[in-house]
Amino acid sequence: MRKVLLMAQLLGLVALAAALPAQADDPSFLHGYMVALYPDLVVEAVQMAPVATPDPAHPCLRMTVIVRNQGNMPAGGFFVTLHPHADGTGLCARWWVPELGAGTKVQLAVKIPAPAEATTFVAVADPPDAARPNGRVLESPGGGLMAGEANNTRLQAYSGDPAHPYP
Ligand SMILES: [Ca+2]
Repeated sequence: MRKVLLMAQLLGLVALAAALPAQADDPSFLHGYMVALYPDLVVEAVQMAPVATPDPAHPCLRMTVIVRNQGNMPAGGFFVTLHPHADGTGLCARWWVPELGAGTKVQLAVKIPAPAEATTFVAVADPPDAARPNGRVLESPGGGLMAGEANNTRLQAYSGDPAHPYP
């Protein structure tokens, strides 16, 4: 899949280069086109909602993470993680998204025990790991409307009250 996407990116560049007018021999002009063909994952929202549970002593929250690819190339497979602390420790959920087309989004949901105290959740699209410091998806290098890896994380404060989760 990754090879196919890279090939598509390359073909897109070739097509653009062929379509460029005479000033294409100016390298800075061409560079403006080259940086434009990338996926750009962004965590658009982290939503919280109370869930009715048979035991009021153990309330639950329904967490929904919305990830959008605001780039102009599809993104290959990547993980999305949700953590119950702002520093990224702990794990509420880890989802695998096999592909996300350009301009499309995916909603990922999980039911979790409501934290007993106020905290800040953090959701990460395409988190890095030891072998991949920038995750699995080659994203835009940043600049312009795209923010590369910088917009792959979103914090959401939780009040500590599952009935009214937003502070
Ligand atoms: Ca991104």
